[in-house]
Amino acid sequence: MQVRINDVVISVNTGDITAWAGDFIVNASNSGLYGGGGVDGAIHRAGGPQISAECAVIRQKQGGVMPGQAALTTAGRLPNLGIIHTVGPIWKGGGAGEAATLAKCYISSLELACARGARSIAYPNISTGVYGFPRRLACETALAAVVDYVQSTDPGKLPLNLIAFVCFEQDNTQLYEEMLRTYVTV
Ligand code: AR6
Repeated sequence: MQVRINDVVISVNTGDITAWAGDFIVNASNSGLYGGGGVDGAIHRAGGPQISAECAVIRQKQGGVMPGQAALTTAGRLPNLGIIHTVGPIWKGGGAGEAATLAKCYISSLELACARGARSIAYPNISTGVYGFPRRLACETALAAVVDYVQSTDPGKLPLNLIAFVCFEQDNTQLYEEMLRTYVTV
């Protein structure tokens, strides 16, 4: 399913994000950029050791990545232009600014991608696995952040024409579809 906001298509589908062939894949990483489980593990496995090596350089240079921030590596063996490693918040009950931090993940990844002239970017459902963020709130937060970014950026300065949400589990896909229906359908 997809909707169009200004000239940008926002799509949702179910699958393994490492099979997505667009410009930049976003990874749900950790502050040390140590490859872990979940989508992070899948991206490191599919992309190969080049990604970990570049993560180590970032770690040495800047001591890691704060929650809400993002850092770029190449995509190793994957065909994409690069991997954007962002660090989602660990859910602590909602009173620790988790939603604001999650929104920042989506925005800082978009900013990084756009600075590189990205035409397309794909997101997993950041923080909704090991980090325990409630799925409905995560979906609302992700879509609101992305739609706001698209609507508030001068179209002439936005290289993107596709923002994809690649959900691993069907219940997340259903949430995104439900939420996307509140926007204009293509
Ligand atoms: N493609 C797309 N989505 C996936 C894939 C995949 N191949 N595999 C899992 N997901 P998680 P987090 C979904 O736990 O909650 C790691 O160890 C999954 O179903 O990967 O942000 C990192 O190193 C879920 O909806 O990330 C961190 O330490 C979503 O991706 C920590 O986990 C996110 O689940 C980050 O936790």
